[in-house]
Amino acid sequence: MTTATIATATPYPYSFDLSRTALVIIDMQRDFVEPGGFGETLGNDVSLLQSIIPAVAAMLAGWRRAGGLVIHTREAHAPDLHDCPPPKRLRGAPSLRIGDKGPMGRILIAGEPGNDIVPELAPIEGEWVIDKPGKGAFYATRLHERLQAAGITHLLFMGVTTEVCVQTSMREANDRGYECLIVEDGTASYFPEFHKAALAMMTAQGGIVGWSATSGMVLKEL
Ligand code: TIU
Repeated sequence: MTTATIATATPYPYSFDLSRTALVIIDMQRDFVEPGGFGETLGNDVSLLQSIIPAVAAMLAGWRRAGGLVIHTREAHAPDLHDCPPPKRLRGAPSLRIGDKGPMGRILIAGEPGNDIVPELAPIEGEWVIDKPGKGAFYATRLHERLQAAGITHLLFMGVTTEVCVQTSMREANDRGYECLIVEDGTASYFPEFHKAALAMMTAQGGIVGWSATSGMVLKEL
C-alpha cells in the first residue's frame, strides 16, 4: 500500500491509501444542473452548478487513471413516491413538485431523463451508482455496508450542492468513522456564500467533519 499525502490540505495534511479510498460524486444530475429540473423548480440559478463540471471531470479522469474506486449518487424517488416523505414533496412553493411532469420528465424520479447524471460525468462499468431518497448518501442505502466490505476507510467528496447533499453525506460518513475530504472546486452551491461557509464549518475545530483541498492538490498526488 502506498500512502499519498496532500500537504496543503485544510486544516492540516491529509494522508490516504488509494486502495482504501473512494471518490464519491454526489448528485451531478441534470435535475440539479440543467434548466427545467428539480433545482430550477425550487427557484435556483443552475448555471452556478454547471461551472464545476470541468473540475469534476478532471478529478474523475485522474482518479480513474489511478485505478481508484468511484461512487456516483443520485437523489431519486421511486415512481410511486413510496420513498418520498410527504413533507418533502409538499414543502415550499416550487414551480413543479417531486413527481410532477417537467421538460426532462417527472421531477426527481428514478429512470426519468432529468434524473440522469450529466453526460460529461456518466458512470462507467465497475463504478457504483447509489440511488438515495434523502439528502445524505447513507440514509436508506446500503452504502456503508458496501464500503465496509470493500475495505474503504477514506472518502473524497465532490458534487452538489455543497451545503445540502454533499455536506449531509460527509457528516454521515464522518459519524461512521470515515476520514473525509471535500474537493473545494469540485463542489458548488446555488448560494456561493453557503458554499464558502460549509467548507469553513466542516474544516474548523481541527477538521471537526474533515479536510478540504483543491482538485489540483489531489491530482498532484495520484
Ligand atoms: N443534491 C442536493 O443537494 N439536493 C438538493 O435538494 N439541494 C439543494 O440545494 N436544493
